[in-house]
Amino acid sequence: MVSRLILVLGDQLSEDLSALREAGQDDVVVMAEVGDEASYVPHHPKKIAFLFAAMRKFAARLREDGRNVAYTSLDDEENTGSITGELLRRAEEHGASEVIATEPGEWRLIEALNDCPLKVTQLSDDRFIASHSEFDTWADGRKELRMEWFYRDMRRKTGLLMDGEEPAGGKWNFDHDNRKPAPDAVEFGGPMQFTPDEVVGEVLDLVERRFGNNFGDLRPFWFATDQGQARRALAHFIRGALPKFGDYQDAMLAKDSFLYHGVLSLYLNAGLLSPMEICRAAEEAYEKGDAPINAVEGFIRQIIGWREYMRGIYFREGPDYADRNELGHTRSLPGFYWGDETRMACISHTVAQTKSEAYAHHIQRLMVTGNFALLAGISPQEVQHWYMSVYADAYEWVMSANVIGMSQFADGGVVGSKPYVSSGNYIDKMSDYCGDCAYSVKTKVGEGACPFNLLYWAFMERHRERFEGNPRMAQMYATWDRMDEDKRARILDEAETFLNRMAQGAPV
Ligand code: FAD
Ligand code: DLZ
Ligand code: SF4
Repeated sequence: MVSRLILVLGDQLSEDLSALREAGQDDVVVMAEVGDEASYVPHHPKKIAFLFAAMRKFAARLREDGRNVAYTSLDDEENTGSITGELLRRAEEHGASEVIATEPGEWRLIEALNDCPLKVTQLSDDRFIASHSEFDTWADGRKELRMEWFYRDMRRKTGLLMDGEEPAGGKWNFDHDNRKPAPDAVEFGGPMQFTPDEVVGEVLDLVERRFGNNFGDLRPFWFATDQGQARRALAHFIRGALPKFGDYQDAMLAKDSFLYHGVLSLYLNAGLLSPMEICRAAEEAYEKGDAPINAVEGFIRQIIGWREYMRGIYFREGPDYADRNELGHTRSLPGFYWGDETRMACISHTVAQTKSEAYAHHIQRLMVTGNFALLAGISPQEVQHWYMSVYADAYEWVMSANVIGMSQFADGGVVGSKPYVSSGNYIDKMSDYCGDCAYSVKTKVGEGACPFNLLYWAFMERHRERFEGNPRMAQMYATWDRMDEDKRARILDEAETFLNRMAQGAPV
């Protein structure tokens, strides 16, 4: 029988992948470390090392299961450098003309497979809870695509935290009990860390040689790189951090990068963990009385709510979604996002942590780096390029609606009903960053004023026409309008001066 090729991409490392379920004994599984994927953005070296090591271990496991795997490593002399190039090369080698793939998570690669001269069947990626058509059915005809309504449908569909038809604990959403400010001390020692084994060691050397100049610290490398380790990391989180997850979900601390977060997104997005196994483990902790409802509901909402919703938006809005720029922001991303010095302690801590761990939690991404970029009017495409480059969990299907939609409002309100902007006040309330900052968060204008305070009002004024009529922003416009005219003029003037100095590369 003529063999077919079964494509498994670097973020499809799940044994029950739809393409693998289709594979017969004569079929050849194709996996390839290729230059195109490893460099379409300058990925953090930890991300590349994580994926290559996890791919190599997954290929070994498939072989142990008796599968025929054609694996190309980055240094292979015959490596063509692209996924379609590798498919063509393997097709010739094995006399195959047909490829079975699971739909990739980026339009770019979906289109490349569509254009491939071989016959490629792209099966749906059913590792997600909602299919494209389910999301579209939910979204069609709605005036606003609010996550909360979608999330409730996902609760009903999965049966997670349900008492029959009713939500467990009597409410769908316990956010009201969450969002406490930063604690003085964190009792959780952080995510489980793994000592690099031989496979990881070889990959680290390769990544150091080939991607050593990318932004980010490769070592120390501690990520899980196979399903067994990822499951241990999950159990460690459920035991040690989940009970406090809700309380401190939005808090930030200069000396603790992880607080009570899972740091599981990279494993989940690569396929080492599945959304349902994570959520079932959290639900079990609630049922056993080991974690309170506010924590478990909040955590499960992130996965079956936000994560699925963001993917739904990306595929529904189409390939041009990532190019949108409704607010017309065009400034360049300043060098301090890549580690140049800045006097803003919140940015400096978040970027330093991102560089060392390829990780920042949601509020650091949204309310520090994202908030600043939006207030400063940075091009959303430059912002997206940065996020895609620096985080170990970054893929376009999840990044786009988070950056273009939620964080930068560049989709004009598909994801959010108002932009996520705040002055320094919010950062001060939720973190300990402001204490050792060169700026003063309490100073609204004049010597030492926190840049977030100045830029906040400049943003509101710049986009007055668009946002003035938004009921959720009316109070802020009323506050601004009540300020005396002199003060308003000074704020706008100082904001402009700050932005000009930043654009010229002066230290800010
Ligand atoms: P936890 O705080 O422990 O949350 C649990 C899980 O919920 C996460 O592992 C993740 O799978 C899921 N989740 C939570 N919020 C979101 C969300 N908004 N969208 C999708 N999933 C969510 N997440 C990514 O997985 N990849 C990205 O490329 C990504 N880019 C982001 C960019 C911006 C500007 C923002 C604001 C958020 C982004 N997120 C992204 C969402 C979120 O920040 C990360 O999922 C989270 O920080 C991962 O850390 P964690 O595993 O410790 O999460
Ligand atoms: C992110 C990534 C990287 C860095 N390298 C590879 C690779 O060499 N081979 C591969 O199959 N996949 C890689 N990936 C993941 C793909 O970029 C990912 O499948 C697409 O972006 C779709 O989500
Ligand atoms: Fe950030 Fe302003 Fe606080 Fe400094 S004072 S850490 S710039 S919010």
